[in-house]
Amino acid sequence: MKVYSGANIRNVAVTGHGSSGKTSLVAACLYLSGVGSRLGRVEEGTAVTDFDAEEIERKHSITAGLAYVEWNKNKINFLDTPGKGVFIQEARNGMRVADSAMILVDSVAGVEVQTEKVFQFAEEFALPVFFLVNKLDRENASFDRATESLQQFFGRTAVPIQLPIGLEKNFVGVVDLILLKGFIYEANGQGKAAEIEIPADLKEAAQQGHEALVELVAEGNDALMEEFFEKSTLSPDHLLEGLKQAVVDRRLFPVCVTAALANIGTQNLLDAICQYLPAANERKALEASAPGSAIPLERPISNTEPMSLYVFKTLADPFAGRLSFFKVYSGVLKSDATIANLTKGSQERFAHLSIPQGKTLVEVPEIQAGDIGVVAKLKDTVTGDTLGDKEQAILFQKLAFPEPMITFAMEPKTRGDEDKISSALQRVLEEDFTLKFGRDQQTNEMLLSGMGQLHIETIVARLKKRFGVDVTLKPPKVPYRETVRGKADVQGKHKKQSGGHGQYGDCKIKMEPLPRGSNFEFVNDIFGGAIPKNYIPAVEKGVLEAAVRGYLAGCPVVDFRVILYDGSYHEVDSSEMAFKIAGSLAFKKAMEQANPCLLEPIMNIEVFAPEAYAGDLMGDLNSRRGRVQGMDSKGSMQVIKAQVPMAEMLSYAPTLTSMTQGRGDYTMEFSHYDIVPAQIAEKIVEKYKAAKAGEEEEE
Ligand SMILES: Nc1nc2c(ncn2[C@@H]2O[C@H](COP(=O)(O)OP(=O)(O)OP(=O)(O)O)[C@@H](O)[C@H]2O)c(=O)[nH]1
Ligand SMILES: [Mg+2]
Repeated sequence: MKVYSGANIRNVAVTGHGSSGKTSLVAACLYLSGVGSRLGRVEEGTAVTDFDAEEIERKHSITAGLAYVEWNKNKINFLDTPGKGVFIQEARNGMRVADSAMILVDSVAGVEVQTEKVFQFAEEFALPVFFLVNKLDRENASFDRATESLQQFFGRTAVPIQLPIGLEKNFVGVVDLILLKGFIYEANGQGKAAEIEIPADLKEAAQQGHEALVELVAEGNDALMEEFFEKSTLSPDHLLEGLKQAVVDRRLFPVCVTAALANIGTQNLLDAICQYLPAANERKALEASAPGSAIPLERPISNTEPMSLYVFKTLADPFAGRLSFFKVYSGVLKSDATIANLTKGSQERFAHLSIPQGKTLVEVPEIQAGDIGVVAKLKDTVTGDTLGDKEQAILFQKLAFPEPMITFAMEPKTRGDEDKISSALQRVLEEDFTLKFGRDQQTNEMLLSGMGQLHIETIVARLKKRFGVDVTLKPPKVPYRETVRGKADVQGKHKKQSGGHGQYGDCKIKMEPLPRGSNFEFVNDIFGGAIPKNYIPAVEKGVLEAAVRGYLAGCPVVDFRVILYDGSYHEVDSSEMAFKIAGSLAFKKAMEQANPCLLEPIMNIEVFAPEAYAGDLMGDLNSRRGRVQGMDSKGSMQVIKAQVPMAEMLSYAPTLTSMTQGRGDYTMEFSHYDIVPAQIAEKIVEKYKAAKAGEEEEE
């Protein structure tokens, strides 16, 4: 294995809607470049980047898989990301450390929900983009329709740089619109192509496509525009350079053609990646700052800069232990080096420094700036940490992930499972930043929150397969909250002074509502020592602990302010504990007065479906207490935007599938908390009270 420098590295995120062929495409590129003796297939569980047991069984990607090819003296690192909605943040995380993104679309379906989503991520990280119209060998494949749909969604800057030769089972090759040459692929799936003349029936379309491309390249560049006006074309060199610049500047998004499964179009694609997508050292590093400072700090991606690397992914391998995947942003990392973890303040040794090829770790002597590596058994490094030169420390910004969408209670099946669960959970949580674990304040049940039912089910299967822990999932829970709408002014007094050492705490508080999202504020307004200073935090603690336990239905109380303004104490009998109890008594009284209510999470949802279903879908959303906010037609698809309470969306996926005969899809994001309508709130409170009464009876 050669060592590559940043100028010869391309870090390409392979992204797109679920099942668009990303994993198959990476397999095809690997096979063409000479990796492996067979073309890996998702259906057979042999694709290099879907190696996790759960990925093989379910036949779709779950986490970003890494693999590389050596092509034209370059190393292309592929980050094969998942396209299913519940795993899409994993794609975002991978895209962040990439230098460009390929966005695949299915030649039959065109743009789908997650296509838009990953395009937004590419925008977020300013990534140059290639669109790939894949599966051109499929029945009903249409390059024109797919391109039209790309242009409808992303503008005419989504411009073909290739045309397919033939379609469906006659798809055999590619016309390169830059060089105006044809390439015909061997039918054996090896991905090799021979140059041919452009077929007669494509000559005119190729010429038109070439001219359209030349014009678009010239458009954003004064010097090229002049050349174009003078000669009505560009010299081949200027076209190549101009196109690369336009791609790097995100002015143009080239559209390429492939059939991953038949390994057609791959050779042209790898050439195009090397030619038009930016090298690792042509990009900026992640946002960073010096430790303890908020001032942004930029360091070029270069071997001669001080060492810095960012850990973007962790894998809990049952055999190799914890694997840390990282990108070296500056300096040269040598195998066996000891490097400081600047986030944690510890030291880590990089023994057996490697680069990932699917599940295989290929040992290398060093990794240069811009390349991606992997190392096993770092002691306390986790995803999001920066390691590097201590004398010239920088910290890369961690990526923030959205809040989980859905919460399940779970229960270990046996005592043995209970013993193993916490260490297994810890490792699963280390891998997956969209997963959260907690306990129900009331019932002490274990709660697992994630991006959707499929996400949680996958984690449960992983717990079993990888760590031998068996759990049962209970129906999903909605994270209701409580708050107050009015004000209160109350006294909380805890006094026990019969026999022995007494207890005395007394506080007077005011309570008032705060705007949504502000959580909790405590104001100390005590003057003249009515309560000694050292007991004031105890009052706050008492209030907070009671707030977490809830008042109406056992849900945490949020968005309120408590002002402690008076009280009294006893020289001997007062204690922190007594004031804590006083605080919680005051809190309960205040809730009684302050017109409490339940809050529920409201989600922003976007439903994609063929136009014919739009009416039914809107009716259904209305019946789910949804507020439709807009409708957009894009191509033959309708996009409905709405806000719907989470409680009404828990079972949406199967409904949508049956209403649209499998042709609809949706995305969902947390928007805000809103007051639960009185009738519904009443039922929730009743249910809670009944459950609580049942528990007390049991005790
Ligand atoms: N006909 C045809 N089928 C393809 C092609 N590429 C992929 N497939 C099939 O489409 C299905 C999905 O392919 P994958 O490569 O797993 O797709 P993906 O984009 O990685 O999917 P996710 O990981 O779920 O996001 C598999 O059954 C593939 O065999 C193609 O070019 N032509
Ligand atoms: Mg995949």
